[in-house]
Amino acid sequence: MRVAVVGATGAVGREILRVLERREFPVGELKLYASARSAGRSLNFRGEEVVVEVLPETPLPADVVLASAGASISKQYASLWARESVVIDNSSAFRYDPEVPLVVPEVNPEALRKHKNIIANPNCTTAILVMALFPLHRAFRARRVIVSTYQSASGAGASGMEELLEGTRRFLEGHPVEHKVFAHPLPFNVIPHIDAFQENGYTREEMKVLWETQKIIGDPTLRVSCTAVRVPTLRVHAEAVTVEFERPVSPEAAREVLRQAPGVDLVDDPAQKRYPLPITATGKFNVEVGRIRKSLVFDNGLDFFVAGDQLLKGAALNAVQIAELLASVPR
Ligand code: A2P
Ligand code: 11C
Repeated sequence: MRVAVVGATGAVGREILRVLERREFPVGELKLYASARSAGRSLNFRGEEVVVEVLPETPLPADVVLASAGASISKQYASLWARESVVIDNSSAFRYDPEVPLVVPEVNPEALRKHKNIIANPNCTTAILVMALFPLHRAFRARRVIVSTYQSASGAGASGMEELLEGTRRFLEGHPVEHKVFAHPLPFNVIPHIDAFQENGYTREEMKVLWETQKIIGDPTLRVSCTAVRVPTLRVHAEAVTVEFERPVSPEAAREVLRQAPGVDLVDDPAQKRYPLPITATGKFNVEVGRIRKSLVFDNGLDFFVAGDQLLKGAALNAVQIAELLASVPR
């Protein structure tokens, strides 16, 4: 297949190249695009240097376009690319369009049957949440979900990672910490503010978790409330989740369901200090789930903790999995 990666130099774009390699995606020709800032750069793919080109204002010579250059670039160009290619868009530009499937392959692959050459990849926090929530929902029918997130700097892209590293260095050297990407200095801090505040007091990141979970799981009656918090980790979003189910549930029954769930690693042995962690989930395709316990608030309720590499399952891996499905299923 002819593959184009738009935003190839970014935090997600670079991961897309590694995922295409790791999963041996059948890449025939590869085109890499970024902004004029990257003109002249090249990136390694399967041992060869591929030159990064400035994004042209034309359709792209590709069967699949994997886009991760942000919502404004996708809004501007995706319809143009979709004339010649299937576009898998990592931004929020089209996720809420009823004609655009929003897909997590382990959850709603059937949504790919009908599309108009644009497919949306979910918000990273949501993708990681539904990996654990959906198998439990199928077994016990979730009714109410409360999520608190611990989101890493790389959710804000390569510049977010740089700001955390540079800020930490400056902090340790006793200098004032500057910040531009995050609302406050992130080193040695946590910030309950990701994306813009909405009229209802929630941030857009928090509302995305509601909107996208309902669309992916296909249940507009599921109630979801989120508090999204930035923490000073480099990679992996972790989430503390409370779910009220319609049917009776026990931690052991939930563990049994999650043991069988594709893309999930059950890491739940507190006596051995084994539970989901950003450090162990980094670079991993699967999402870790653990700390499963009976809720003290809801009768049919569970509390659990999730950690997933948001550059992978939350972005690059999910996009490549969608491309794999498209390649394997004729329309
Ligand atoms: P560049 O590296 O040239 O700025 P991240 O999410 O890590 O910040 O990455 C964003 C990606 O989107 C980068 O590859 C960036 O390229 C790319 N990008 C940003 N603006 C544009 C643009 N106007 N045209 C094409 N690519 C862009
Ligand atoms: C963050 N989750 O951690 C955001 C980034 O909707 O694709 C992803 C934004 C999105 O900052």
